[in-house]
Amino acid sequence: MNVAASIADSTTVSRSPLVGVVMGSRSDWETMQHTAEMLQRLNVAHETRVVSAHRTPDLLFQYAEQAAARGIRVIIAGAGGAAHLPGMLAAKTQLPILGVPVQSHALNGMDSLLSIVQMPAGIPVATLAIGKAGAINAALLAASILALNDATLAKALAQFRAEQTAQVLAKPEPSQP
Ligand code: RP5
Repeated sequence: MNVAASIADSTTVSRSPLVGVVMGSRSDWETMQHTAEMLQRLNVAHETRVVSAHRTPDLLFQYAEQAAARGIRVIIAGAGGAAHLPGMLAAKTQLPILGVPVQSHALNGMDSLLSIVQMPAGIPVATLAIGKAGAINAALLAASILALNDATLAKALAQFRAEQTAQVLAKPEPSQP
């Protein structure tokens, strides 16, 4: 299989992707769709892929080795259980890796969190919160990184925050529908 071609063919946004959103299993999509939705909202070109550290280790290596040359600037990796995907990606590329611990059934995501966050010194993974909050914040963090060199994106981020603030202030009474 030509991995580079298959990666390029299944790109989810027509522009060249700047953010790679990868996950260990299709079952992680329920969580990681929130990352994709936030990137879409901020108009950040991205791609989504299933890349498993354990079931498709060769694909993981190829993805990590080719990502920077394909124009990817940040990788967001979501995984659950023995969640080795973010750490192994970080071992194979210098791109920033944002890890999202997926909430597992057996241990509620504590296994995912600890296996992503406890990286040895020298190979960093920026670890987000377990589940949906982490998935959304990973997209916002990736956007913040890219916005350092993208004034339009910086403006979109500022607008998102302003809207979020306005929504909270518009309903100060918690029982109000
Ligand atoms: C991990 O194992 C995946 O990231 C997923 O969270 C977990 C369970 O995978 P499935 O058995 O649902 O495919 O590799």
